[in-house]
Amino acid sequence: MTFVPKTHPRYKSLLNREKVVEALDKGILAKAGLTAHGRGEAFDYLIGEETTDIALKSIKASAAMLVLAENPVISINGNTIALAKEEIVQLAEELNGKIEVNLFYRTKEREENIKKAFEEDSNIKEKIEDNKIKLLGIDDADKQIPNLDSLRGKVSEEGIYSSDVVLVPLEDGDRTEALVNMGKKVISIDLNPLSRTARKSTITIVDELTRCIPLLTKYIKEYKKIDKQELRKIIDEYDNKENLKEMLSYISNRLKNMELE
Ligand code: PTJ
Repeated sequence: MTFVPKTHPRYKSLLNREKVVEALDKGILAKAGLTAHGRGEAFDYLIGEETTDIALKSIKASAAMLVLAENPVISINGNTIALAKEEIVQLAEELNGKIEVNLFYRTKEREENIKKAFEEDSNIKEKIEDNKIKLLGIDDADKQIPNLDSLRGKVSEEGIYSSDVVLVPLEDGDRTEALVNMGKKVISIDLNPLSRTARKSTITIVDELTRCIPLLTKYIKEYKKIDKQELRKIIDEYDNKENLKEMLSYISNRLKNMELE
């Protein structure tokens, strides 16, 4: 990885870029993952590169939904692994440990490279061996999401197929819609509030992946200690369309009031 000085004003952003490039070199990231990352960066600029209170509302509602879920699954793709492998493992440990690899550009080679990326981390390997973490969707993706023709349609019975809540960072709209049509609740993480994914999801977190996953984990830990009735209230009071509208007004007001030095 190229050296990025910590003092650089855009340190975090440059580090994330390095991570996606490295994942491409290791055959984990799809080539198209680079352009998807760039689109994310552009939207993050518009948001101000921080977790807004609007996104925090979505994070809290998602935490409540994941705590109440009976069979939650975290779906991961190349970009998610590139940027937040350890953070995803920490999040899964607070839930039932289920992480499912689900790729749009699915190849045997990428599946193998992804498996290797998890297993070459001795900490994660130990967690897999101790059954604290289950890496699904590689050898067991033999179920099909109805009405979804892309390779994202191949899922694990133990994972996404039988889940009630699916967390999908960096998603494509087609699968979100197909999952919702299967009766599942879909929580997506997408910096683009205009995307089909954002509009079709049960809850959309318009925030950057590496900023919001640790926050999600933090609230899940907190919410596990509180009354279920309270959690249902948090979910009932959440409105995804309203949240997206708020996010669009936030961006537009931010741009209107922006002063360039
Ligand atoms: O690994 P694969 O084969 O499953 O392929 C993954 C990609 C990302 C290529 C595939 O899912 C894809 O084409 O996605 P899209 O349709 O480009 O959507 C990705 C969305 O994620 C875009 O709306 C971006 O704004 C958003 N995004 C990119 N980087 C981040 C992000 N959202 C949150 N955090 C990010 N770091």
